[in-house]
Amino acid sequence: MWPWDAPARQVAVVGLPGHGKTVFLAGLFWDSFYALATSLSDQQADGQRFIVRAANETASDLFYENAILLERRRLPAPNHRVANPPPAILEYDGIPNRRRWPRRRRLQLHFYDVAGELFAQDQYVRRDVAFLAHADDLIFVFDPTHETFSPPAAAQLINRVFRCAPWLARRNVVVAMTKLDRLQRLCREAVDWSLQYGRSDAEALLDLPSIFDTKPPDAADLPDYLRSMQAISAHVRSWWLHPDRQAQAVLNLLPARARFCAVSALGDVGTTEARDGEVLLTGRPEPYRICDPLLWIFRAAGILS
Ligand SMILES: Nc1nc2c(ncn2[C@@H]2O[C@H](COP(=O)(O)OP(=O)(O)OP(=O)(O)O)[C@@H](O)[C@H]2O)c(=O)[nH]1
Ligand SMILES: [Mg+2]
Repeated sequence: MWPWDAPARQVAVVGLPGHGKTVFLAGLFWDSFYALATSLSDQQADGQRFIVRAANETASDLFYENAILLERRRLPAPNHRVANPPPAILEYDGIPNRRRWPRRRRLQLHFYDVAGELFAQDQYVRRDVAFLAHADDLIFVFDPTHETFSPPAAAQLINRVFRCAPWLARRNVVVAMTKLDRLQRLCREAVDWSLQYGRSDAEALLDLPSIFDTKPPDAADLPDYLRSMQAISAHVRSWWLHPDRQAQAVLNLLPARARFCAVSALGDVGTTEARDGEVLLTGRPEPYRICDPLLWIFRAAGILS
């Protein structure tokens, strides 16, 4: 039986061009497809399974095609500037909940991903990103290694989103710091990259062992995993307040309940450049903590506790 009656949430991914929104979504699906489908399924007792399925053709084209690209060590292309795209709907079935009955839940997530340049002006946001107004979950994606990243640039984006749709401040807001693998590599190699702040400050973002915990949560250790998500959230939140950053103003623009994550959609696989200039992966992605924003959404939906 196809479960049409699953509750649905609208998830908008927001970020500047090139900060990793599309690869983040591709990594999220990759992780659900490979890691969570195994770790959250009960192999023995009740045989209950965790299933992720594309519920419309847009999702089929987007998520499966991107997973096939990643299998081939290739990366999704930057988004074309398309106004008001249809959602890519994923259905999650068999989400474990140890505390409440029923023990397994179902949820549809309608994902929206547009070119970051559409967040550059209020008129684009109002006209071409209309779905934003109906979002239940907002995921802000920031790449701290990107040349366009800075606290004022982050604040400008957040400010714009809430100026265009002030009621979103009452919705579930997740801030995901991406490309942690790249940040780690840059710190390790002590490369003098174009961050506006010091190396020790960048390292502070990596200073939590559970960020690199590559073991996906299973149904039994979910409570521990959720606790580690809380610790990471507090850690990343305080990173914005580092003396080099002094970005209290950024936090003040966000709702007090906003959650913070630190993720890598690709993990420690490196990249190389092909002769035609295309960036290729040197191995299969091994994302870390990429499911955290997803689990925050499950929690906000009240189906994971
Ligand atoms: N090392 C590393 N690189 C990443 C990761 N995620 C994205 N990238 C790189 O960043 C580039 C841009 O990522 P996208 O996901 O296309 O960025 P976007 O935010 O969707 O960009 P627009 O669609 O132009 O707004 C990718 O082509 C990758 O080279 C990551 O987790 N680790
Ligand atoms: Mg994109």
